[in-house]
Amino acid sequence: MQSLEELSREIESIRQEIREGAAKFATPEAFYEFRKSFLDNKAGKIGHLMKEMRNVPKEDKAAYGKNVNVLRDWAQEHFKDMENAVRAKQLEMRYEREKIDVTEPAVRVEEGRLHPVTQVKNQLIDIFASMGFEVYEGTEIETDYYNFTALNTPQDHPARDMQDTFYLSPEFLLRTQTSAGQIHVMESKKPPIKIVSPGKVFRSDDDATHSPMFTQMEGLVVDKGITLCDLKGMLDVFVKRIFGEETSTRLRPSFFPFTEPSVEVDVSCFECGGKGCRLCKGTGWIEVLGAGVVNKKVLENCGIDSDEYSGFAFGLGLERIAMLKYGINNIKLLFESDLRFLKQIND
Ligand code: FA5
Repeated sequence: MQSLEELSREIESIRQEIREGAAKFATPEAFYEFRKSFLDNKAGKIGHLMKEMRNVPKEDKAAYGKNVNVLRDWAQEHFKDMENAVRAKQLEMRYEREKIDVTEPAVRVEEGRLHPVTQVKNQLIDIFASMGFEVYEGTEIETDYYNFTALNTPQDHPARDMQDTFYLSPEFLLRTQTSAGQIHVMESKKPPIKIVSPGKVFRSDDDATHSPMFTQMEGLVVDKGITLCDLKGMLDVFVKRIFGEETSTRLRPSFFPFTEPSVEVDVSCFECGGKGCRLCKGTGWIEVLGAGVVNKKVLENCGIDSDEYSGFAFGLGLERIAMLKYGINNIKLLFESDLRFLKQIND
């Protein structure tokens, strides 16, 4: 049983404890715990005093109850002020933490970008896809048959000397041209065929414009009634899209065993507009790719009736296109991974 005297001592001690608690709270959670330890009906100290009422003598009950109520009202008021102070302090700390100095120099975010050859490859795929071409990916290791023999270049054909080959065994080699993919496509698909095939190719070749590993893109169209005119028309669209609307094409006679007739395709120099400059070596024209009408023997090698179907094919070097497009004078720059160089090309 608690006397009124004991009660007033306890009330004073509770007030004291609450007043001193104010400075302690680092977080609002700690404050709410502290408040609960007084006001909670079950576990709080003031709640406990309320419960004690049943043990207080009848004549003291009114005074006891009044004192405890006054204490509770005071505590509630006091906690309200403390809560405001705790919240204000939290906010202040947050402002401090999240303060932004607008005068500070910005942190540079390093942006990645695609390699110039990949950029060119993607641009070409977009152009050809918009003309209805599908993409076929061949393999880098090929057999002699697919890389040469089926392309009308048998073992003793002098045209094999045009491409110095890395042989892995008498049968297997690193493909020297994406043209090998033509045979796989024609063996597995009936005409109409309309594909482009980008990929790495390999030749024992090394100077400022030739690299032992480089990237080609093959194009192949086979259908009824395809002629050299279709090739020229398609190339005109393609060069305008990649080098600019003013660019035109010209075909020069050439030789590839797998096309007949064969042509080298030149574009009018997009640097000088055809007047003659350093880039086009004064001629006004720049060579960009090899092409031709698919040799009937190649169609027959793939089981396609050459009386019913005809086609055209072309093959271009992506590094060469990138060098022309971005004014790069040494192919090695494209393989050295020097970020100072690569960062300059973002098309
Ligand atoms: C061919 O490879 C033929 N397969 C292209 C072709 C396909 C003709 C279909 C007809 C029909 P060529 O050897 O010229 O052709 O190579 C094509 C292009 O690859 C060249 O124009 C050049 O841009 C590029 N190229 C050739 N050798 C290298 C090399 N060592 N390094 C970088 N690019 C090269």
